[in-house]
Amino acid sequence: EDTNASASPFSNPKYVCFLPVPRQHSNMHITDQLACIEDFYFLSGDESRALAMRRSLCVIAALPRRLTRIQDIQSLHNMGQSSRAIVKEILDKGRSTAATCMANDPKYTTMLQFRSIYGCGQRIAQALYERGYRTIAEICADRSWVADFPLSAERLEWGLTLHTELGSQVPRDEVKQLGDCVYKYANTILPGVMMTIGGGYRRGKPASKDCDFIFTHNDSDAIEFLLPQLLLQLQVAGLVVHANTQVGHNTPERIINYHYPIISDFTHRPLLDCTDRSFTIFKSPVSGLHRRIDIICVPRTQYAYTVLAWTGSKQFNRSLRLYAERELGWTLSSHGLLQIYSESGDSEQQQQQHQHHQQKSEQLGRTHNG
Ligand code: TTP
Ligand code: MN
Ligand code: MN
Ligand code: MN
Repeated sequence: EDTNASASPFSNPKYVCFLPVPRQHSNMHITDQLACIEDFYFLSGDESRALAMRRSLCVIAALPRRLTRIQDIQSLHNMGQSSRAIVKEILDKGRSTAATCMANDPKYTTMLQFRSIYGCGQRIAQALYERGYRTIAEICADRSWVADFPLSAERLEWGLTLHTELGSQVPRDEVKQLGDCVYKYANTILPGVMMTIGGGYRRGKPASKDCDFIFTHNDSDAIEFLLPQLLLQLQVAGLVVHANTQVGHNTPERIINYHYPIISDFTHRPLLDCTDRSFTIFKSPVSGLHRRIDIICVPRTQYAYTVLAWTGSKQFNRSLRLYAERELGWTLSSHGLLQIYSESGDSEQQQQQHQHHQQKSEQLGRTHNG
């Protein structure tokens, strides 16, 4: 399929989810600069360029040894022309001109500051910049922005008040201890609950920007009522000081999602990733600092998929879902693995694609069973 593939000494999967991407590796000097360029594009609102950089970053991070010759990555998937040019410049001169420019760009560095505030994403950082703000102190002093973001204002206020505390990372030990603490409350409300700590913790990171706790229970009806009760108890105890909660609505899609994670005769796309969750600010009894804790509650039938989705990384999920969709014809979400057929009669092309997917699925089944 790929005639140049043999030219590279490195393994060359089409999807980055098949690459081992360690946190520390032999090409940090390259990936640090790619990460900077990715982030610059992301904050500029250029998501497709940002994604291309992230995929190339994964490829470089997965290389088993220090890269010295650009030819060795010439034919690799997910290394586009512009990424290769950047890597070549780093190999030749040690620095990418683009990365250096971007790292010193005044608009970028200002937006980077703003984005470090909890509740401030790319969109709000951009809007604040355009409104003329240049420092966090200015945002604190002049609150006229509140009218611009009425829905996010409360979260931003918390973010500003607790900027230093929420900006500091939560060490692994504390994540674990906070997990034990929240679990005790949940298990008192609903005995027999199960909890997995997901996010960066589950990927082995030594410290995380937040904690991700995923709860389930074998009783699917009971778990539906856990989240509101748990939040109330944690608030009463003075542990949760702020919560941004999303619970699903009882639409037909939700009910189907809730009870049937694997659907093979579905004719329209069910809602994806509408799991009950609450993004909280938690006063940690461990460190005395305010910490971000995400609490997610799902029925037992969806638990594995939700744990997978909330373990991340974001790029791993994205790539895995793309692989499922393109190669297998499955839709992977935090609810389950869905196979969706079109309602109208299949065109010849759709039928062929379906056969292709069936074969791939069978191959995969065999591999996994044997
Ligand atoms: P994060 O907690 O944002 O990031 P992280 O845990 O990878 O990093 P850190 O350790 O520094 O906190 O997200 C964790 C995973 O949860 C991420 O892969 C994406 C997933 N996720 C969802 O599926 N839905 C959501 O709404 C959010 C916010 C995250
Ligand atoms: Mn996390
Ligand atoms: Mn999180
Ligand atoms: Mn749902």
